[in-house]
Amino acid sequence: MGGRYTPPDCRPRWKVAIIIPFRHRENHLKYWLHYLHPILRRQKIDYGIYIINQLGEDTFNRAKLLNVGYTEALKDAEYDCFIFSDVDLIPMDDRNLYHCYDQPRHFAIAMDKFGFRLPYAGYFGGVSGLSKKQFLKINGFPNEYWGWGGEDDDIYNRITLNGMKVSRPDVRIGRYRMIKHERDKHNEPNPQRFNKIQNTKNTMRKDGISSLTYRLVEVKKYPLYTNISVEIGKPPPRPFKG
Ligand SMILES: [Mn+2]
Repeated sequence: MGGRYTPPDCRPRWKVAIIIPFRHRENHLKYWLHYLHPILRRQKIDYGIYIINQLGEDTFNRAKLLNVGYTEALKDAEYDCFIFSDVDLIPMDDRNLYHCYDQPRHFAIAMDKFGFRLPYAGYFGGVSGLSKKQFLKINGFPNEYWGWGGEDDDIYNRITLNGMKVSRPDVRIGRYRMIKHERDKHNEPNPQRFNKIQNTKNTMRKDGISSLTYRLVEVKKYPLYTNISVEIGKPPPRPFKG
């Protein structure tokens, strides 16, 4: 219930919360659940699935939803590992183990849409995982990236600026299929992203899990996942430049 599973025949090292930022992707979620539950059970992961649903039609904010997922999952159980996954990414190899590592992990390193290669050296998008300790060390994720893009690069910057290094699976193991889709409404590319990722060093201490605010509207446990619906606000008005 609630998408929780514990293997009956071993004691896993990690207790893993899988956090999925979400809005209007019900069809993708069905596929994701269909594929991932069997994989995670074969991997003998002790896990729970949390869908973080952004209510309303204001601009989407992936990283803020991930911060919400971290906070809400910890109200449910004592997780020590957090995996952040887009709803449309399906791993192709069981050996890509969904738990945490001694450094922050990037799982989705070879996606079909990028020709099964890493698109650039500092790419940290799609599916990533941090232990609770690693997550707190970087003050969580930025809350101020509204719309598509940049938040994953900011997270990568936070990791390296705090003296950690991204760990990755072998390129033959980190393969993924992305379910094909059109670009979402109200998630247009964020034109501020190029400037913002230059400033992670100055922003990361004040913007993060330490400054997170949101309104929790509903928590509902379904057999295959827990749905958490939240209001997270909208981007601040841009100052008028006359
Ligand atoms: Mn996608």
